[in-house]
Amino acid sequence: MSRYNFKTTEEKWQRLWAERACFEASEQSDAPKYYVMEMFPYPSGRIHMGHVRNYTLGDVVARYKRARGFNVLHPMGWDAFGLPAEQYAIQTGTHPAITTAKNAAFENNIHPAEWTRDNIAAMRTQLKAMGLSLDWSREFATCDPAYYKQGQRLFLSLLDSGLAYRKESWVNWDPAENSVLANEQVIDGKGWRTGVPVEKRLLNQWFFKITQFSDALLDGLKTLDRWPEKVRLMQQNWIGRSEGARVRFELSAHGALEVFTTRPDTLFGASFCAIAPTHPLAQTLAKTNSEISVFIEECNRMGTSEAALEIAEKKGVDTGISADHPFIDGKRLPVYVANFVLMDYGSGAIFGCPAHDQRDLDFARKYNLSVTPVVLPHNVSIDSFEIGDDAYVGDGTIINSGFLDGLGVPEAKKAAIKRLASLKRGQGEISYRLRDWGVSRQRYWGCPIPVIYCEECGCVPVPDEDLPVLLPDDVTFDQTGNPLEYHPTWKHVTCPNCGRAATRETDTCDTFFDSSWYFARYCSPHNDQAPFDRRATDYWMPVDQYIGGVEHAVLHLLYSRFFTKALHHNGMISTDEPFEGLFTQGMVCHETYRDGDGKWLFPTDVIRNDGDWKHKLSGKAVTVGRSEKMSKSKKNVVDPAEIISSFGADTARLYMLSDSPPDRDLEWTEAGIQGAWRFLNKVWRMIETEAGFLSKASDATPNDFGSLEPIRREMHKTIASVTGDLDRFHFNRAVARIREFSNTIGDLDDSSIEGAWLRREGYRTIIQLLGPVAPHIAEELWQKFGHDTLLVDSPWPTFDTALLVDDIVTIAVQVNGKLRGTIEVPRDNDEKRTETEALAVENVKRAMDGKTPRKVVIIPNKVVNVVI
Ligand code: ANZ
Ligand code: ZN
Repeated sequence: MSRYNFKTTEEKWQRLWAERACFEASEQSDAPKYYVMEMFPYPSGRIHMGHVRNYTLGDVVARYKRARGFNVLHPMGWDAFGLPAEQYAIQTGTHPAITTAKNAAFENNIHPAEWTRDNIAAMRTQLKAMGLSLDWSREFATCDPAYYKQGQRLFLSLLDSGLAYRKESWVNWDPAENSVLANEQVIDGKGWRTGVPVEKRLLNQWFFKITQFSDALLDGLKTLDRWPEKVRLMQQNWIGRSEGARVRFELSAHGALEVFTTRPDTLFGASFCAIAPTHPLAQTLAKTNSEISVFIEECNRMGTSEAALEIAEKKGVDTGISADHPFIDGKRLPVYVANFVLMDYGSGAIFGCPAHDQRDLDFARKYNLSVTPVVLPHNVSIDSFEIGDDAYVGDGTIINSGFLDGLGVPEAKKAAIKRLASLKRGQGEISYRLRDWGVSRQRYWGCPIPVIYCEECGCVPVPDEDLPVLLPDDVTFDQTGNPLEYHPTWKHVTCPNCGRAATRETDTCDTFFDSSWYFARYCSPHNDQAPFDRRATDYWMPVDQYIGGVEHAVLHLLYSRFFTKALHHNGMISTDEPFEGLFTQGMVCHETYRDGDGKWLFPTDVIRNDGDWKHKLSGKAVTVGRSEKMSKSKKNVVDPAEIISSFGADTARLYMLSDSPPDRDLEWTEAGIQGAWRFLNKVWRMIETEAGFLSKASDATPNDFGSLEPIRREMHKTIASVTGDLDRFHFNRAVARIREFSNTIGDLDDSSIEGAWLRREGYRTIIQLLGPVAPHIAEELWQKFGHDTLLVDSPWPTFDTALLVDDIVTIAVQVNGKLRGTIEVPRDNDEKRTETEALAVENVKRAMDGKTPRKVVIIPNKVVNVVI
């Protein structure tokens, strides 16, 4: 069996399955439905090992469930909008009007649509080579007009129900790129690509009102018991529900200041108030106060992510305004503009209590503000309690706080809120970290937002009959900024309402928008009338099993949940959670290699020589680094295409499942892939040589297996445990058990009728159990047994529970509770006989020292205890 033969086998089966449209799912079935889906790929052009792992896991589930009698939907598509395509176009310069025939003069200028289409074609071929049991008839790409037309309908439905809205908001503006950057794209205050200082700008942007569902999204987490605990926790933290109070401080000028606090119990320890640099009050003051305006500009140049703020030095400027303490008559607190206060949390303003908040303490020490402890830790005396460099954030008893003195923290919070309310200085409030989702992107390669701006009518939705709003093909990327904005004609339209000249929205949607509903679209992917055919979504949704990377724990998975809830709210689908089960896979890792100059080397560049690693060409020494997630930047990647062409897809799939549990990281090694390959070769040789002969042997089950009975039992046990392992995602264990059993059968050199029967049934079992893992080889061997049906259409093997337990059990024999020996007896043995055997054990006799037992207690099949 050569490597080459695996390949022809694989190609043959891929072709036959495709001809039979083997994996096309239909709603017309009496079988229970099962919807399994992996995260759809970004069409970068080549699959990587992360894809191979993800799609192998999903495919094993799909094939296994199909064999278990489920009506399985297993679709695939392309997350095809996004920056890299546009980036590529920008790098390659101008593109003429898009043409299918590539003009030699413009060979290097690739339009995003073309780039994406080519990449999809290449990756589709690679996925097909993996032998994935996908329903390709449902394939779509999010950049297909047919898909984004429906996306635009959904957008308008959200707009109609008030869940999409437009508002002015602060953005990071890269003046060189002429576009908005996400917080993560601002590094040290500079644009990640241009290195040019980023500015804050107030822009009109589109938002989805995810915050309307804050509580629903939190409550829903409790029902998702087939989600990893860590993902639920991450979402909970992201939503970040905080109970606290809103406090109103009267100011010496400019009215009142509202602050949000989770610690109203510490109000007596307040020594200052602070507002965000983008707070309206700060903006007003900046007009006349240059110190403030300079400080604000400095803040604007700084990274705005929470992480960046966390590590930055706490700084501020005194506004000269003071705030009235709500509980202490005549006490006035200075109001600062401070860099650590965020505009988009709570009310964008705080009161600072340095004794019990670290940031406040750092700030107070810097500006010489007073530090008054108001929470005394339990078991610490007032006289010895002092605040040094660390704020005390724990529990305790309230001190120095007038009417709150002596209360515990939770009681004091309640009492403070009650007093605030009666003084009309505040009230209890729940605040969420979750922000509304800003979906506007000043980009070409995304779903156009389907609205038109008219001087008379304002913002007008594009009428349904005018959808989709198509992206123009003839764009250029030779200027900075959004090509839709400077396209000569595209945005100039007439108002659908009044017919006056009007302009289109030129923002497109964040690509997370496209991936927030694709799972529902798979149910009726070709419906042009509506985003979903209600009957189809009712049948298939929710997804029974979603599989993907944990890096999507928050954004993608939270947005998808929000979308489902929003569409449910709008009456468009029945379910309100998209994914009933979620499995997050580990990463694929590999050792890293560097040459003498510290440059990274590909695994294919190095060779092991007498225990030392050397550069293949130069022969120079290579340093081996630790195993890390495969990444192009460190070159520790192995190309799946190469693995598949030299070892076959089945080997790659088997290896993906073999060594580590699927939720853990997997260490890719050459030895590992070789091992998987050898095992498949062994199975192949073992079964192929005998299949023809055995398939003619008698079907009748022998009455008595004699000494071969344990092997028959092992077969049933293997089926039972592999079944359980697949149900629980213990794929590595399943593979190990299949390997063990194939060793047993491989060693069975017995030409009796029973022996032949066992080999045949054993082989068939191995083939069936391997089916989901190594589908091509399994299918080929299945045919060699003369089956006239395909393995993919065959039911999962069954097992006899009576054969799962062993006939002989080992029983512990104790004398006065001390273990003195063991006996082997038939299961459910007669108690008298067990007792006699137990008492006959040499060691037991010695321990009894000739005495007669007072009592013999027998726990059936487990223990005999002799009491003397
Ligand atoms: C006074 C106080 C005293 C606070 C104390 C904490 C400890 P979580 O728990 O994350 O909800 N805060 C409120 N709005 C803020 C903003 N826009 N930017 C930065 N910080 C803000 O955090 C709530 C606490 O974070 C609030 O409670 C407030 O400080 C601060 F001993 O108020 B606290
Ligand atoms: Zn109009």
